[in-house]
Amino acid sequence: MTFLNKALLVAVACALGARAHGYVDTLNVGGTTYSGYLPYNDPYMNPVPQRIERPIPGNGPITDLTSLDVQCNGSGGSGSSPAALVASVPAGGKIAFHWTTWPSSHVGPVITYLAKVPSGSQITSYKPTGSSSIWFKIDQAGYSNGEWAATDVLSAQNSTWTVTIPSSLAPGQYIVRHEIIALHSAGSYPGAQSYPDCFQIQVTGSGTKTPSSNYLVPFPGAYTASTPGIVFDVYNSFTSYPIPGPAVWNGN
Ligand SMILES: *[C@@H]1O[C@H](CO)[C@@H](O)[C@H](O)[C@H]1NC(C)=O
Ligand SMILES: *[C@@H]1O[C@H](CO)[C@@H](O)[C@H](O)[C@H]1NC(C)=O
Ligand SMILES: [Cu+2]
Repeated sequence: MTFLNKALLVAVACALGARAHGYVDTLNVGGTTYSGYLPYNDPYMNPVPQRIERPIPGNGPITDLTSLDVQCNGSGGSGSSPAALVASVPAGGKIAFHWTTWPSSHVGPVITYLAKVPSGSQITSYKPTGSSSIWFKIDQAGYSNGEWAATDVLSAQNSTWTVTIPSSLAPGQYIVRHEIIALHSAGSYPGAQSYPDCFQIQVTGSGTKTPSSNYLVPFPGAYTASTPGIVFDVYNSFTSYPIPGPAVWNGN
């Protein structure tokens, strides 16, 4: 099969398979297991369950990287809506995200950001604006040793991606933005598919650090059509992949 045919097949399969994408259905925060927001169950329950995850409308991607939805929400342009609950985790602790079955065609990077809730705001009501440069990267993986993070590596890890909260991080309320960018249609813009899920955490401990402004980006804005790694042809030969967004904050 030619590369072009393969790309076409994937595009068609994706358009038809409304449920063939994914989201985080469970996660472990500092040793405690939580359900994610379940877009095909939660809205239909009475009472609607309270979650640490901000609601998502479904399992579909964001391809308009100028939309507020690229923050946390799947569609509609309304941006991130707060959740009722907050999970506690010490600086230096771990969060393990478990994804629903992820299509093997959806190669790409796995990236995790944090955003500190500004003093005077509460995470259960705070909605970042599109121009808020508050997001910083704490973890990323793309393509290495011939393996893609979102497919080869994630599936070898029981669909689970684990990140560590920097041990120097100052206590406070943070939004966690955990994301896969699927690149199977990323040969031109729009094409790359962002699948962000956002969770509310309270970081505890005696850390004192937060990143300087050169690590902080807004969503939307962090990714554009000209950001390296947003337009990328996975069907042609390559040896490396530039992961979009700022450098990972190393905790200093
Ligand atoms: C997300 O997008 C949906 C669909 O457009 C919209 O109805 C909703 O208000 C947005 N926010 C949440 C929290 O789902
Ligand atoms: C895989 O992850 C699921 C969901 O977190 C968990 O229930 C299951 O025990 C895990 N399986 C293994 C082999 O770790
Ligand atoms: Cu898809």
